[in-house]
Amino acid sequence: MDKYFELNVDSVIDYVKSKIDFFSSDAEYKCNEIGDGNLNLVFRVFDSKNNKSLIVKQSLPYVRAAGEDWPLDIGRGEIESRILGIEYKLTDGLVPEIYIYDPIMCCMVMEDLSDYVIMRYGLIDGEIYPKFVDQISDFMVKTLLLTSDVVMEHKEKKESVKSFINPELCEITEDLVFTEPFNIGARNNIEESLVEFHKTHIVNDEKLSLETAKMKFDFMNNAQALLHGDLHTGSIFVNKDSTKVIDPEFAFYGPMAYDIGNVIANLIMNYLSAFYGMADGDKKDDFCRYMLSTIRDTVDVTKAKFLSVWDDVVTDTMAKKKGFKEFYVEDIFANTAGVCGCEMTRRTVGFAQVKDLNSIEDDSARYKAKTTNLLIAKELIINRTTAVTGQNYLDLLSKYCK
Ligand code: SR1
Ligand code: MG
Repeated sequence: MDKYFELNVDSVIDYVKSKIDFFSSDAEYKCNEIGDGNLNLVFRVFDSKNNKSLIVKQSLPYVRAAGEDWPLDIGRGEIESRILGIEYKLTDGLVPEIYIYDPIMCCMVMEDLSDYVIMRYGLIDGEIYPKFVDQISDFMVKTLLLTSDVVMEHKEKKESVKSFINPELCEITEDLVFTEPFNIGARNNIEESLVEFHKTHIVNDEKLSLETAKMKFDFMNNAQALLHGDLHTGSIFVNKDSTKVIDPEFAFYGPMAYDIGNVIANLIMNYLSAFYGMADGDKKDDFCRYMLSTIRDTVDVTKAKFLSVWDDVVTDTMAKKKGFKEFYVEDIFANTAGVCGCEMTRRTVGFAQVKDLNSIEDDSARYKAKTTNLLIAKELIINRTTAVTGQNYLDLLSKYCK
């Protein structure tokens, strides 16, 4: 195949046969398109006779969720396959293994994760994941700290920054996360009942706008570490034993807080979904308790690992000076709260929303969940320097969740 074309469930089988020596000659091929994200085609190709499978992910030249009039850089899969290779090594396999990247068809062929589920859907079903906090904190500390200037040789890190310049995908985040939800924007997607609330509490709040502007320019100008760039619970595969992070096509060198804040925001939105959407009873109480401890521990365990791993890995002479590590990590977690608030806001009123909140069937419960989410988000952005421990997040949740 010497020219790009969009694959389908039939052509992808020939594609796989021509590209990779993976299936046996007696394979009985089957294929599903399983992509549920906003951007790509994702095929699961499997051999039902020998029980083997793999994934083919193909970039489309436009935003899938919007159609062909929103064009998008088709080379993003190259960035994604490169960062996955780096993250695979840094984290001992907390991401899927990439078998091939094909720059003509803009396809990645990779390990299938059929014994995992997308974390967002698992949590919506009330499932718990006992190993998640330990594994996601490992993922974040290893991928972020080890790609930063405090650890990497500085010229090598600058070369890496260059090679991960990702302007079109970053522009999506600059617009959809840090700009449009805080304004009256054409691409916002606001429930009728929330229109006034959004205008009064978000758009017209000058303090909030100012603090969000600061967050936006930190995102654009702080090339601190190699980020995943879109680390929400739809980018995380889980089961009871294991966690695998997928989909880092928004990767670039940016503030570490962007990844950490995304994880925490999506956990909080799931908690709000359960708190307002689940039927009262023991199941709801147990699950809400589990989500609160997961939110608290994700903050505290990640921070504790940053502080403890620091001494073993940091190479920069000045970064080793007394007090710098605490200053650096505290700054990450203040900005984490700010990012968390921006992500919570955009997932409530912006272009790309989350099922956790939108699937609450009862109108008044959904309204309560979404307005509570926006009020907590505002506080996280404005008062981010005081939201730096797990308990700080729990205090905010108990203040607003009534
Ligand atoms: C146009 S893309 C919309 C969103 O989907 C991706 O998963 C990112 O979160 C992006 O902001
Ligand atoms: Mg994605």
